[in-house]
Amino acid sequence: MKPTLFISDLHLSATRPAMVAAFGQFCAGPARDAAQLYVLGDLFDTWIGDEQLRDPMAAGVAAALAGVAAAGTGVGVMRGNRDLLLGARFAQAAGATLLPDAVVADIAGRPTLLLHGDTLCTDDLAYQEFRAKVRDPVRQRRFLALPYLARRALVALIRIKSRRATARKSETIMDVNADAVAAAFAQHRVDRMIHGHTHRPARHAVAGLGRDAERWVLPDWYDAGGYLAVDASGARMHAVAAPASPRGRG
Ligand code: LP5
Ligand code: MN
Repeated sequence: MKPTLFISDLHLSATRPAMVAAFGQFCAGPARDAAQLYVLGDLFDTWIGDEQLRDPMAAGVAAALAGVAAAGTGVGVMRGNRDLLLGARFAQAAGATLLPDAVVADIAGRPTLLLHGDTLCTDDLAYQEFRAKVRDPVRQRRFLALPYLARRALVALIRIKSRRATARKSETIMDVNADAVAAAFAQHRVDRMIHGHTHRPARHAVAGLGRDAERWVLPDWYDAGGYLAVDASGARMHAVAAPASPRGRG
């Protein structure tokens, strides 16, 4: 049985070419031997609209995913908080299906809740307020109507403000809220959840839902990357190393 693979929080950017290369290798290798690949948000460091496909790095990433799809692996892409504006043109270029914010999928015979993870961080009130604003379709249309360079400048400004805000927030506030996690399990009637966003990779055993109930948190792709592989025998995390370069790691 071919496994289903999960990745998130790659934050791919031309400023970190080693991880873009690592993603290319992942797409040329393990992703092609999978039944399905799920990208659970923040594939890109930022996404300011599908015109970003004019950027060679972005076009290369879309082409790498299209190669995975052409090899017979289904590709599903969820939007994260960095790339919430991924749209139909990107999906078409990547041979991917854009997924809604919460998906319950049958993964190796077990209903599993898939999320980016930001909606579980309910203690981060400033973020949730910000999220509600940028998820507003009217605001998004207005933003997407701006010239490309103006959008880029605006997002650079938001990134500066976000960096300042997160530097002041405690680690606890930026982690998932236990009640929000319990509510998500109950609402979707599942005993397995997979998400990213917090960049704190782990398997959490979940009390009260049966022996195997679990919540997997996916790793980011900064110094190294990783993916979760799930098949009938269970779930296992795999590391992805940045490819060695003669001039050191970029
Ligand atoms: O990404 P990360 O992990 O560093 O931080 C996130 C939260 N921050 C964000 C913002 C993103 O970094 C950048 C967003 C890119 C959006 C591109 C499209 C824009 C579309 C607009 C359509 C209308 O998501 C951070 C969380 C953290 O995760 C942990 O969960 O804490 O949240 C914040 O930092 C939000 C701040 O607390 C409050 C908002 C500051 C921004 C204010 C915007 C002002 C705009 C000025 C424009 C003139
Ligand atoms: Mn995120």
